[in-house]
Amino acid sequence: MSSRRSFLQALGLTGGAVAAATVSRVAMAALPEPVIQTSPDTMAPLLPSTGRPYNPVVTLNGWTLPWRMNQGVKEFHLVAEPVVREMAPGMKAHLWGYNGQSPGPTIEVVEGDRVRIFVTNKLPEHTTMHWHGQRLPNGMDGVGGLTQPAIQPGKTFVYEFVARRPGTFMYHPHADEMTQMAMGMMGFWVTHPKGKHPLIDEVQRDYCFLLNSYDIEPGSYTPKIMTMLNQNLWTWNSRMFPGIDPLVARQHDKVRIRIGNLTMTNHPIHLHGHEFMITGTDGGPTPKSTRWHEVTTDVAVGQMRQLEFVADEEGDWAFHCHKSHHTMNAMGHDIPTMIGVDHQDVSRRITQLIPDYMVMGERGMADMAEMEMPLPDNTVPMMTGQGPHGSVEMGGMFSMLKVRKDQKAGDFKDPGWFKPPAGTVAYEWTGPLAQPARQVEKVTPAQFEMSVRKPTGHTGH
Ligand SMILES: [Cu+2]
Repeated sequence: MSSRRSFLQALGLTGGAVAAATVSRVAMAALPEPVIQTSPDTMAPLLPSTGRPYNPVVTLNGWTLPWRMNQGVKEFHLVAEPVVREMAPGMKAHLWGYNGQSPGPTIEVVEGDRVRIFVTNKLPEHTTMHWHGQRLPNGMDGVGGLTQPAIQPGKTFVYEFVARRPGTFMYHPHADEMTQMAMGMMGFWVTHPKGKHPLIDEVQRDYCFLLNSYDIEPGSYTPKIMTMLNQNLWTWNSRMFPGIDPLVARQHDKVRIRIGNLTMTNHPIHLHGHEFMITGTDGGPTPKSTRWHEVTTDVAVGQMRQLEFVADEEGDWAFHCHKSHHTMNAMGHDIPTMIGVDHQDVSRRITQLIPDYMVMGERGMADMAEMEMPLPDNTVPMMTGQGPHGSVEMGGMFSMLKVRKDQKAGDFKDPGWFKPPAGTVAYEWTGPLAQPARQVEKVTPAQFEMSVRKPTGHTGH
């Protein structure tokens, strides 16, 4: 108790804020009312009503936390709590998050702002809050045991610092991290520049989202937190395709996409139809001399990348992680490759014993996307999403950049499917076919024999 009190006194906080550490009813009155979001939809950008003006971001399937201005300080209230997150239509997960959602709301401030964040813990175990990438006093860094005592269940802590550097950041606990991040505790933070910045361009669309992953057995609701690498749900802001909203742009808009990775593996993020440049990391804006064009950029574990391009090509452009297993939804990991195996006879005999027996993957896995098979409750199909030409055969970390001539400025609504001009869509050839050229194999098996030398101890090293 006394250590917590002295911690808060060391922050130079008033008596009201010190009392807030014990969350009495009276003290709670001194806190900004927590704002709770129940919808997983992409919310319209939050235009700043107080403080310095800026162009707000749009959080994919998320929202921005409103603040209260208190004598020149921006005050936010985050509540760490169990939440129910709809990860895609037909599938809900029991996660831990902030203010009703996982990830938590995006926090947007302006370079130079003094920020005070109240963090209330409504979880069954202690937590802290780490402000990833920020310059701040050491005692505000949120590392449980190292820079502060943990926030016990039912308690509220106060963090206060000046957002010194503009850029793309995130927040997450630094207490029982393995559990709390596997359960979905994380959020985005954007510090906008206070004026014109030589390395930060003005853009018409500014999107952000976090890469996260879960291991939830088909038919169940709670992530298995002990899984280190074999997660089965690959998500953007705890959503998976077809539950991820498209990123919308008006043709010729300059677009910025900010991505942070809080999974346990890297994600090569790939955009179709356009080249982009990396204009920032969690270390801040990148020098112009370091920028080159890419269509795929790797976002490693714990990193953030800010990519920018002009959306000058109309259409519905795929935008996804290039690890093909990350554009799939829940599946079993122990399925053998059956391509080329004709097991009709085996199948017929098994069916006599097990009437519902089904052969998987004889021609590849695309059949799975079309298959109308019963799924356990609370499961989305492995590969899915209907497009204008059939199944998109995607899940997980997949979305679309939808570029339209007539998309209105500030309109982020899905414009529906692209209607391509006549003569610009790949089509079936029905004329005569010449014999295709093939590389002829000139090596005979006899020429290709190998002699195998077996290990004979350590001589010769
Ligand atoms: Cu990936």
